[in-house]
Amino acid sequence: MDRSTTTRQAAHRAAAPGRVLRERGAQVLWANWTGTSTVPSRALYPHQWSWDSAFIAIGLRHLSPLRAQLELETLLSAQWGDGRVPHIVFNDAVPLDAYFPSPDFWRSTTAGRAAGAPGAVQTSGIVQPPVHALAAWLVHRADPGLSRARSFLARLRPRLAAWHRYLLHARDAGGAGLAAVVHPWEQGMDNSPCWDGPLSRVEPADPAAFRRADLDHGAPEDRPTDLDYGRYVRLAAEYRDRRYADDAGAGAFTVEDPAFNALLIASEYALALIEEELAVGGRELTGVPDARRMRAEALTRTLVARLWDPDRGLFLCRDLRAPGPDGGLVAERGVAGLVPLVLPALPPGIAAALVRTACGPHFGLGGPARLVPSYDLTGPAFDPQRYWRGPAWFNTNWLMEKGLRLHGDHARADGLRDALLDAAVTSGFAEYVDPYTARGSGARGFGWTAALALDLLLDDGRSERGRLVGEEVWA
Ligand code: 9WN
Repeated sequence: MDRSTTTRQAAHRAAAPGRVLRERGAQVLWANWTGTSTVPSRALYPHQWSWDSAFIAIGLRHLSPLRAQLELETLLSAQWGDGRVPHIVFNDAVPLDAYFPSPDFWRSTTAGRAAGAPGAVQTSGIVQPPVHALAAWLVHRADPGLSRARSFLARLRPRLAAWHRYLLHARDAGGAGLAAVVHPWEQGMDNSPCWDGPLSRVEPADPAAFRRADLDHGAPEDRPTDLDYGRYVRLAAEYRDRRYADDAGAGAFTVEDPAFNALLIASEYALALIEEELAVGGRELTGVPDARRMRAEALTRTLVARLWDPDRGLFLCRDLRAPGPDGGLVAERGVAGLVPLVLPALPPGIAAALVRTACGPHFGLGGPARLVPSYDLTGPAFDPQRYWRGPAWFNTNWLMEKGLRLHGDHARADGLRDALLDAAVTSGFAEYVDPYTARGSGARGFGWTAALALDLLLDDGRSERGRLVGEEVWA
C-alpha cells in the first residue's frame, strides 16, 4: 500500500465520526423544527424556550442561516412591552396537558397586560439567560449577505437593546448594576444546589394543586423532586399574582448569578458589534458601540467586586434575601461560577484561577471528569444523574470551551471539544450526561446538544474563521 493511500485512509477514519455527528445532529434539528422555531425536545419540552433557541440558532446557522434567523425572530416577536423576553413561547397547537406550567397557569395575556405581554401569543412571564445578542451576531456572520438582504440585524437590534435595558434596570434588585433572577428557572440551572439555601425560605405550593407533566416523559431520579416543584410553582404563582411587576424586595427568591450576568456581558459585546455593523453608512449609532463596550467592561468589574470568591477560586451567587444589608454569598460551587471565563476583560489572575478550579478536585476537567459537571464533584449534594446537581450539560461545556480558547488555553479547549463531540453522539444527543462516564440522562434528541456539537464540529475555533468570530465577540 503506498503512502498516499494510508494517509487517505487515516483522513477518512478521522472524518467518519464527524460525518456521523453531522448527519445525526442535523436529523435532531430537523425533527425538532416546527416551521418557525425549534423545540428543545418533542416529548419533554414541546414549546419554544428562550436560551435554548439562542444556543440552537448558533448551531442551526451552519445548516440553514435562514432558519437560524427565523428562530431568533420568532422568539423576539413574543417580547413584552417592558423589554423582557419570556422563557417560554407557547405553541397553541400543543395540548395544554403536554407541559406544566401551561399557558393557563401563566395567564400572560391578562396577568401580564400591565407589563406589556403580547396579545397574539401566550408566553410564560419569567426570563432566561440573555444569550440572544451573541446568537444574533453569530447567525449574521454565517451569511452576512442574507442577513443584510432580510434586514435581520436592523430588525432585531431595538429588541435586543430593550431586552438588555430591562435586565440592567428593572432587574437591578441589588442596586449594584447586576441583573437579579427571581426564579431558579430564570437562571436555567433549575435545581442547582446553589438554590437550596435561597429556596428553603419558600413555602411549597400544595402538591394537590398541580400535576407535573415532566414525569410522563422523564425518570423521577433524573428530575427535580416534588418539593422543588412545589417551590417553583409557589414562586411563579406569586410573581404572576403581582402582575409580573419587578418591585425590588417583593419576591422571596432574588439572586445575582455569575453565569446569567456573564452571558449578559458577553451579549453586550455582541450588541456593540451589531451596532457597529448597522452604523456602516448611517450616523445614528456613532459612539454607541464604544459606550456599550465600556459598559461591558464596567459590568465585568462589578461582577468581580460582587461575586468573586478568591479563596474558592470561582464566582458565587449572591442571595439578596439572605440576612445582611447586601444579602450573602452562597457557599456552593456550581458551574455557573466558572462561566465568567467567557469574558475578555477578566483580570488575568482571575482567568487563571478559574482554569485551575475547573481542573482541580471540584470539577475534575482533564482528570476524572470527561466533561465539566454542573456541580462540585466533592459537594454534599452531588448526584451524577440528577439534572443540575452534578451531570454535565452541553451548553455550559460549550461555554467553557470558548472561555478556555479565549484565554489562550487551546490544548485544554481541544480536549474538551473532542470529549463533547464524542459524548453528544454516543449519548444520542442527551440532555445531560454523567460527568465521569458520559452516560446520557434526561431527554434524547435534545436541541442544544445537537446544535452546539455541530457548532464545535463545523466552526471549531481553530480555523481562521472560527478564531475571527471568537475574537470579535469575546475580545
Ligand atoms: C423549565 C428547556 C429547559 C431549559 C432549562 C432546563 C429545563 C424547564 C423544565 O428545560 O427547564 O424551564 O421544565 O425543567 O433546566 O435550562 O431551558 O430545555
